[in-house]
Amino acid sequence: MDRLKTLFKAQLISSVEEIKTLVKSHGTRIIDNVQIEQVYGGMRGIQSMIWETSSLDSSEGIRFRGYSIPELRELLPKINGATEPLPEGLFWLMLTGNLPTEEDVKWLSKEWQQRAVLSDTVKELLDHLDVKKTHPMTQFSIAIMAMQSESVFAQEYENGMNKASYWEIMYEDCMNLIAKLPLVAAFIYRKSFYDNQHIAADPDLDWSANFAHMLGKDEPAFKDLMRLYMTIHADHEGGNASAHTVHLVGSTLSDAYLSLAAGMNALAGPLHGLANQEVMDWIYDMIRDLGTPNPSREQIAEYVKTTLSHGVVVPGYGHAVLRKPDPRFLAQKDFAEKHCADDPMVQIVWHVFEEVPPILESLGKVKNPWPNVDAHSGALLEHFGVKEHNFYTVMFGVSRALGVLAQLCWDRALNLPLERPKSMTTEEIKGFLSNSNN
Ligand code: HAX
Repeated sequence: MDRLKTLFKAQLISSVEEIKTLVKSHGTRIIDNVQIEQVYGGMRGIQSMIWETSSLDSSEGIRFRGYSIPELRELLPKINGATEPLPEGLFWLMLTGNLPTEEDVKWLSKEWQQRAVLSDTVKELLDHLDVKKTHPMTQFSIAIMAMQSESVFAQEYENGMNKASYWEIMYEDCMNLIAKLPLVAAFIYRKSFYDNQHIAADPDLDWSANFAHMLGKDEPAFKDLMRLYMTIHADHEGGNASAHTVHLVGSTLSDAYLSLAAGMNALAGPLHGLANQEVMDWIYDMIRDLGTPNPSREQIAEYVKTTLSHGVVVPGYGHAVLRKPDPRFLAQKDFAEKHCADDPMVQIVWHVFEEVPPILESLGKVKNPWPNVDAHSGALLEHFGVKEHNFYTVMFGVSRALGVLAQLCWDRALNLPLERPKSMTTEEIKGFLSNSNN
């Protein structure tokens, strides 16, 4: 058993015992009330699922196993000349609850390199897709589905696997899948935008730097951006649409490939991960409509008001849980201040940050007027030459796999059951009201 799996096993044995005792002793305690507006309102705020890898505070933002993003930028190991943390370290932390050593992270980089093989079948399938008509996120989801035939979990289940082994086999699927995702994403990128001219992996690089390399972007600062990007997008507790979808589909004992593909389809929606593409498209529309590449703050404010008057959202702003500027936005802003503060697109993003919140606040209905993670990422990617906006959500997806698949291992380790909340009809709600009024 490898070193990460051994540590995971030790943790899960003690967690399973602890949770059994906790549920036995306190299983009937009430943890939350549900209001009718929450039932109609997308289940906001209802505490009803277990997610071990991270937790989101509305003011403070995300904490991964208790660590904030600024803390992780300090504490996670940095290798290969990196100045940003390696997402390998974050995966280790999410899976085991322990900060890894430099040696652990080096081991995991190598382990993923060894597992990173993309079959000809997947490449041929992708080659058959019309890149002009098939969005990169659709290609990504199709590729993950195409790799499902490699699922060890699905094969072992068919052979009659004992449920005590679910976590072990799920771990193998998750490790294989994470190892392959940068290859898949880079293949889609080079096929869609560089005339099918692919770049071979470099076995000496870490997971993110190798991804940057296979995209064709070898600048050291871009490799560091990728390390930061892959770290901060990895997880955002369990209720967001992509994470929750992976968890829900996984609860039917679908394997990691089926579960992740489903989650990626949720990430591809404009109110979720596609917002990073939408932000850049919106800025380009603004530049075109205003007829200037350097709009003034007053012009930006007017354009925001025009956008709202058309009944569409300002992409990159607002959040279902957060009520402060997203620390993932602030981490990217900090990176941009160090590496590309004079970039005109970065400047626009910062001016938009000054103008949008008071305007959204003035509407009186937006619960969070502040920027989310997607408001900044595109400007940084574009600065380093990744200019194809419709590829951005694929990059988000590669990162998001780290959190949702670490949690999927825990789902099977804890033997969490099939997820099946109760729905209600409006007639039943009316019946409840008339009964409770009598
Ligand atoms: N622009 C305009 N109006 C907005 C808005 C925005 N950025 N954010 C919220 N609102 C509106 C809502 O559309 C809603 O209007 P109606 O009552 O007329 O329907 C009202 O304000 C109340 O919404 P809310 O309670 O503040 O926000 P929700 O929890 O319902 O929605 C969203 C959260 C993220 C979907 C929302 O803020 C939004 O659409 N933002 C723009 C898209 C975006 O950036 N999405 C990415 C979010 C982060 C993420 O998942 N990244 O992957």
